[in-house]
Amino acid sequence: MARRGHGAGRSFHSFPLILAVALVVCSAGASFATPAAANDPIDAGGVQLIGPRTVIVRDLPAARAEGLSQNARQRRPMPDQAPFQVNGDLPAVSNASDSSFSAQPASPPALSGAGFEGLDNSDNSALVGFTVTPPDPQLAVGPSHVFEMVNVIGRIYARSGAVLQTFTLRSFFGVPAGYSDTDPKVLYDSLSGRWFASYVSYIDQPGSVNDKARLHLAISQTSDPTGAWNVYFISYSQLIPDYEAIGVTTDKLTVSSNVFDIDTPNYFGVDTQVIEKADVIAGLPGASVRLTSLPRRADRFTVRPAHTLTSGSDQYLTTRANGTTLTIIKITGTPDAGNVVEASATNRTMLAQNAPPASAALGGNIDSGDSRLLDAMWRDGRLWTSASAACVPSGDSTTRSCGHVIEVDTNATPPTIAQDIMFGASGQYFSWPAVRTDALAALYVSLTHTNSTIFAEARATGRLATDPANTMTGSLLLRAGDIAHDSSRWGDYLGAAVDPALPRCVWLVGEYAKNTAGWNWGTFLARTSYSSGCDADSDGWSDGAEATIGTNPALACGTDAWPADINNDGLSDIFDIVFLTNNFAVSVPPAPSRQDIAPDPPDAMVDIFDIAKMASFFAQHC
Ligand SMILES: [Ca+2]
Ligand SMILES: [Ca+2]
Ligand SMILES: [Ca+2]
Ligand SMILES: [Ca+2]
Repeated sequence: MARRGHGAGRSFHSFPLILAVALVVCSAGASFATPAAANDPIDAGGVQLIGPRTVIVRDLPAARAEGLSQNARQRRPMPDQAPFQVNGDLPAVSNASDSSFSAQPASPPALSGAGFEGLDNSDNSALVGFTVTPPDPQLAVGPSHVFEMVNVIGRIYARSGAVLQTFTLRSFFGVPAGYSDTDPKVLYDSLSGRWFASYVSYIDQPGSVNDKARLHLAISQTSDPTGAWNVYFISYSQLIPDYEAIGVTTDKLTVSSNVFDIDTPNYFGVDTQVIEKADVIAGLPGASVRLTSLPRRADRFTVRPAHTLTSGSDQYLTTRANGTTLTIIKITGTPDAGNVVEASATNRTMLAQNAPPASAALGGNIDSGDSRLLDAMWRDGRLWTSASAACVPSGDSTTRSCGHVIEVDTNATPPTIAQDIMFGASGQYFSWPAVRTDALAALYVSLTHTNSTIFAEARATGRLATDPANTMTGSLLLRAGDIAHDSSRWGDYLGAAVDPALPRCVWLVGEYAKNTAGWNWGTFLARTSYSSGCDADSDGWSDGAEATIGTNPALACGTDAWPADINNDGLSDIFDIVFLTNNFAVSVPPAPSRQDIAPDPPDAMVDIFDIAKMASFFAQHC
């Protein structure tokens, strides 16, 4: 979100930047008098994608920086001229009686494996030559890869956590020389087997004219993110599409952003572009990609498109209309059919959603964010959205930061709020929640936790679909903080991703205070599940399946470690398959559980599913 910061207290700036800021300040007042005229080509009816460039990730140049500077980004403030702010903030104490704070028999998900360290600010300094805050952690998980992005760099891991490649997002998205870059988003779309990513770049020229920005969109050509991507952008003049977010449905790619003047805090509204998904997957020339640009909405701020996890063509989006009103937007149609429309926008009363106080932490407060919504996802008629919020937890008398998590039933017409949860605890601060539900409709939340006696740490919480409504208690430590955090920024969002190979497993990325070059932040990646649905040793079987089969869920190699290797010779081949064919169509027992290796979890029968699963590892070593 936002840019190299004038006004970001503890950062230091290059002299030309200070000069540019001074010029901006001198010219403010005139620079936004004619926003429509300044807004080219968006308001000229000519919104289109430019590109694509084909980018082969494994061929991206190795980056190695020389020198080091620091770069604290300024959060573009919530605009004060629009309805969402007028009548917006209400006393946080209005949540004090919320029953969701009461202890209930809910619990956080369990960790699978130990998790692993993600990108941190020292990686920024090594690759780009400066450190940046906040980190904006994101992650996406595909069949064989994990893709993490932080503010200006990206990394692709094997599922084991082994680092395959680290690169600058500037090189990946093709940011022009001289532009600043910010706000990465990445997701893996299991509906299409493709990865989608977005990014924003801009250049603030001296004076108030000739500023440019780009909204970058990247779509992988296969399910392998180290291979080829189609990389496009939408061009903006004088304006920046700030704090963008993407959502996908079966047939659409939707990107929504807050449009600000590049020079000033002036706000013009939310832009939402709806793109024919098949066109960008196919890599059609930008001018041929069918795209519908919905009318700019100055009465809205920070609209979050949902990541659609199960088949569906309706694109749901969420936004905070005011301090107690959630707006649920539904976009239908396709650009191809020429019938994209905002079919409905439903206002529903929610628990007070106001900006939280800073989170107290050992060695200094951290930024809990503001009142905007952060994340949204949809699965099987259920829409979830999340935000940091002011709250007074049960048993507390002080306003803290909480994780506000809302479930909407989109099968109802119009949609209704099914659950409205303010996750907090006395004396504690929680912030920056990111949300996903697994295939069993269990909820997983990545968030930041602090109190006055600990360094900022990464935690998870969540709930089972069968837990009592509006309950969510307890949290799981992902990574404790190491040191006092020393920047004025945290977040601006976190990430969560459902494992497409193991859909009862959700991967989380969290931020924690880590001793790094520049501002002290690091990220941590972890697998979590309510049903032993993750594959901690990355051998192709979930922890729960291995427990049933009788193999070691923590080891991929060794005696009775890998389900695909029944005779324990380190190789999966015909000798292993013969065990299965000898017990074909036999129930378990009498057939040994060691041979019941599919599906996941196993079905107490040795049959073609088991043979097919083993055959998928044929001739592989553990
Ligand atoms: Ca396993
Ligand atoms: Ca194993
Ligand atoms: Ca074998
Ligand atoms: Ca079986």
